[in-house]
Amino acid sequence: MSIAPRMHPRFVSLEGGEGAGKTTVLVALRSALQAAGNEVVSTREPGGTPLAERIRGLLLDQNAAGAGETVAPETELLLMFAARAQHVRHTILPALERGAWVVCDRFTDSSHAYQGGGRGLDPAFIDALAAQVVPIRPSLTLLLDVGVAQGRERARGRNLALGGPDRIERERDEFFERVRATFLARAAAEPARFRVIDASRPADVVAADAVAALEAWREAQP
Ligand code: T5A
Repeated sequence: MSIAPRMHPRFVSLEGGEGAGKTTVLVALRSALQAAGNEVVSTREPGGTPLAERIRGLLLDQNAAGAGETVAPETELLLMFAARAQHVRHTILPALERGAWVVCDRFTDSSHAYQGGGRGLDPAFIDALAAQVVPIRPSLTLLLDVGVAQGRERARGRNLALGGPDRIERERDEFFERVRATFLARAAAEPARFRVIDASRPADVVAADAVAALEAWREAQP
């Protein structure tokens, strides 16, 4: 039997396309929550445990498959969920159970945006996997929205220092337009969970807006 993942009140996710600035915002959110006296676990997907980080390495390696072999969309999705299953059980749930906040750079919405919107996999298949594999979901998701060209330009600048784009970053602009449209559609469909933040602005402005959105959301909780 599959059960819809339940929302957890101290579980917050950050979403967005390439170069949206999630890493920068995550630091600001963590600082704000810590300043209020909370333990905070900041983590990322794919990744967040030693095994999940190894799966991340496979997923992002442009040479993950052999010559003449491509990574099938279904393989990509299942590896994302394999990493997520480890991450939820070994990092996220233990942190929530001991009373910490968890701020996660990407979660299941990224699978919908990239493997659903980007690769064309059926959203019902992704929901069914989530129902079987992931018992929780965030109660607040901050979507950092930036145009594809601007985001890719930022990611390119960062990659110059890091050794080039990863396998997914090598996709064409059309792929990332579908990713962006899927994120925005999900935000529109679930306005109680999502806050969309204009991430085209300077990093300090975006971070301040994200922290304000988190604080406003916390104050509105019963
Ligand atoms: N993925 C992930 C899936 O396909 N399915 C899934 O289910 C999941 C979970 C790895 C990849 O995996 C895919 C999506 C990804 O392709 P990732 O580690 O989050 O996911 O990798 P990226 O999204 O590629 O992470 P980026 O680093 O590109 O994005 P960030 O974290 O949003 O951006 P950040 O903060 O590193 O910033 C990038 C650069 O821009 C600058 C920063 O200084 C940095 O140099 N910057 C700004 N510059 C100007 N103005 C601003 N407001 C700026 N904000 C940041």
